[in-house]
Amino acid sequence: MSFPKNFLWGGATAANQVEGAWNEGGRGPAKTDVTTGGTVSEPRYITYLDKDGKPGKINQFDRLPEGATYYVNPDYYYPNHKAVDQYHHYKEDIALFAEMGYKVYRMSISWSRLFPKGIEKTPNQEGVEHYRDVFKELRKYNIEPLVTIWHFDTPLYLEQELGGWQNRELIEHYVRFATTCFTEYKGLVHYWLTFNEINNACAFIDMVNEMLHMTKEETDARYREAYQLLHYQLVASAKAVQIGHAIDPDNMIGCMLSTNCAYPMTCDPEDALKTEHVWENATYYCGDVHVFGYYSPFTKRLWREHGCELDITDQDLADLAAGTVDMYTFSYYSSNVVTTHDVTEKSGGNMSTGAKNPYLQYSDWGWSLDPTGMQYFLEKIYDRYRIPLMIVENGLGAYDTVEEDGSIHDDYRIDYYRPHIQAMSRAIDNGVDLIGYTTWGCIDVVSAGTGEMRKRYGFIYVDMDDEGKGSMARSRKDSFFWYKKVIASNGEDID
Ligand code: BGP
Repeated sequence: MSFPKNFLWGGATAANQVEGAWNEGGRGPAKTDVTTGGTVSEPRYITYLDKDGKPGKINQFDRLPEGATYYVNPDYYYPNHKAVDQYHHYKEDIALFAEMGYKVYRMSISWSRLFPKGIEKTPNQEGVEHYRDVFKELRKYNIEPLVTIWHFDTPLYLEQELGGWQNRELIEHYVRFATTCFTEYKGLVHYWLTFNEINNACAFIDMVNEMLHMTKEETDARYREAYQLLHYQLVASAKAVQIGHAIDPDNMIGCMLSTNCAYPMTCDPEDALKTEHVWENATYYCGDVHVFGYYSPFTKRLWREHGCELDITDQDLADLAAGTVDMYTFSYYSSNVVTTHDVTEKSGGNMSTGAKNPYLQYSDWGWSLDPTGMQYFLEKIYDRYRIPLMIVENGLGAYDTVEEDGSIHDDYRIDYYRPHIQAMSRAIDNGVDLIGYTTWGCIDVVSAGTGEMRKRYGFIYVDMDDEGKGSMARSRKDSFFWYKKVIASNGEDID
């Protein structure tokens, strides 16, 4: 195994999925606070009051009806409200991460904890101090914080009153938030990510539209919205990168994308071409702007196909060029199959559609298990960008069983990680500059896709169920001791 000496081993979480304390410490609500729990087959819903004051709910990917307002309905349980209460347990959690030997902990800052509505000129001091305490606690154990500035939690006020990221005004609110983070935590944090899985906005449209049975016109309208929203986010990111560098030249600021590792189903050239176009839309569209600082030529085709006339100014283009990222980071869970032919067997489950890959196994949530795809993605992306890469999410959502004596034998999780670690090592041997690896959910968290607790990812178990019942006690799974050994041996001992 060939991991560099300073390889950053660790784990990752997101504020809305671990913190809880949704209405404590001066925090304002975010969209995740009006999103119910779901299951592998039942979507999460967003709850609202319609224009006549009647409560209703929509699929989390759908739009609010005209005149409706977001609403926390007392008849529902909202899993992100409590999450796993890391807001109050962070010292205990960080001590456990330290025990595993973490070099880095990826976490996010809840935007509405710093700016409850998002429009305030100065931040909520209690929120600012909370994260300062967390970063100091990490530093106590020599754990480097890796901070995601936006991880799916735009303040609800910005969504409701300003129309969310469809509105150019969000750039200035985000930039104020990011500037506050860079200024307040200068010296405590050096590694930053501007937007989590920014490419989901365009990468997931086809899947979501299949789920919602959209027509071609509706799909085009969704693409138009997505590319506009992305433009504002990409500009916001580029401005943040410029400011982050100006505040502290030591800052290493990255983009973060979800992986859509697509393979052609057949050797039909049409399948190969379609697959390449999936890479362009789902992966290169955002990655190229982040890394190269401009839109790649194929974007003109995509805009034409969907009838886009985007609001893009010369100043925006100058900002994109001046705010290129220092590293490319991504989440990797599974791969997909693309074809122009009829599909007989489909992959199914949560957030997974398209043809089933006969060469792969699938998780209980329908995600393919494909470590070789990770190597493939690493090599392809490094070949394109030639800047440091980091895998900032990778893991297995699985059902865990607590034995009578409290132990949790999650060898399936270890069996998932082992070949992924080997895949990283092979990519490094092949010249890829991979600088770190943070597994997803070093501790059990609320699932983003389904809102479940039972879809567990952690090395650390949290006693909490899907209805919000449990003591919140933390305990070590077998994988905890295994990962500790992996880190101690810098990836040599993975048995
Ligand atoms: C990514 C998100 C994470 C995380 C992960 C696992 O999309 O960045 O927030 O939740 O996926 O997904 P899920 O929670 O749906 O299993």
